[in-house]
Amino acid sequence: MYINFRRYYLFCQSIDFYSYRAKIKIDMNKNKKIIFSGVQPSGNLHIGNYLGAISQWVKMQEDFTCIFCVVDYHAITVKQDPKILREKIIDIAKIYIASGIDPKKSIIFKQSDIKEHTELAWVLNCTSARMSDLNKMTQFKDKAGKNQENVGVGLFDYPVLMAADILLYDTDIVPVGDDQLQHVELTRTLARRFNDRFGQTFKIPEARLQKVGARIMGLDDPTKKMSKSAKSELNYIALTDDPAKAKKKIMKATTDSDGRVKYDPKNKPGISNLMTIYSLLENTEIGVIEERYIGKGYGDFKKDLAEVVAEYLTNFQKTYYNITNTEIEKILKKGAKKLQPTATDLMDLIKKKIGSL
Ligand code: ATP
Ligand code: LTN
Repeated sequence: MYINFRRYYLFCQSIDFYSYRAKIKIDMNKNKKIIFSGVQPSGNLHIGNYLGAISQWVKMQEDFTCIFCVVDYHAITVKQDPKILREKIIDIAKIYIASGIDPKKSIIFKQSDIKEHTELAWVLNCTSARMSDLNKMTQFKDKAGKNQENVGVGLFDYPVLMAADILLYDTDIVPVGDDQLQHVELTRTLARRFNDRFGQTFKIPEARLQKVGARIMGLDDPTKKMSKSAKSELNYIALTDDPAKAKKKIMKATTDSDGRVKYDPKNKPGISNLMTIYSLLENTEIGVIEERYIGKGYGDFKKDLAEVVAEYLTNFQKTYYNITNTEIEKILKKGAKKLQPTATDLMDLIKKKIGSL
């Protein structure tokens, strides 16, 4: 049955039917496009991650075949405590579900459960990725800082593993925050290079950004993105923050001294960022918010936003704290089982193309 499928695939490939491969294996609905995205199990997930990436995934579940990964091998590009990493893997999957990812509709799995991710990354390293590509990656420069000579090779090579994640499942769309655009662009380059050399193999994926919220800024420094590895806890609202603590963080958020609640990201980045958060969590247009606060100051605005954030967190945490670790373990295993045949199939094809099989 499997051999027959591969023959059929090789035949289809020549008439540009290759993208049905993953769909046939993963989901019988051949008309749905494939979505792939992931988050690292490190640090505390914050409302930037939710508003920039995960909330987009939730909306996509109805119309696409969605695959959401907990990218634990990406997390180990920087030092991790094994005990904490183990807990964080479960935690991220809980966060996916509490944010609205439905395991009955979407596939949720752990990256290291499918060995083909690292296997494909190695093949891409050797056949498609160049030092000059990776030297351009701004995230590496940000993360390595002045210490570039002494950081692990994995941190440098991280975007190639991300490309493997995406390409392994014939992904059509990659919903991410804007800091990941450069990595998706690289994925497209690597896929094209491999296809040019070995013949049509990979589908060329596209990134998808939120129209609003693709870059939520830090509360303590609205000129830089909100980040879970920020030095100060005042930078972000973690999804697991106690709502009372989150309220205090909003009240302390950096704003300018002008005092008008006006959306102007260039000149008023602090208040504009808070208005974006308000607008997305309350599903209200920025213009409506501006009108609502004419003649009022930042204090009134921040108090209201603090309530909106606290209400979101309270609802989120009700689900989050009710999911058990055993449930999550089952969901992750089931997800990997569902994806494994597609991953094996593509890797076999790649090995054949490069001469390993
Ligand atoms: P770090 O800053 O420590 O690298 P992170 O907060 O960027 O971590 P990731 O796991 O790298 O978290 O990102 C998960 C997803 O959330 C990605 O799609 C990323 O683009 C998105 N994302 C991260 N930070 C933001 C942000 N401030 N605004 C919007 N989207 C974001
Ligand atoms: N690099 C991403 C996480 C990530 C990812 C992926 C996102 C790893 N593999 C595949 C989308 C698709 C990050 O740091 N946010």
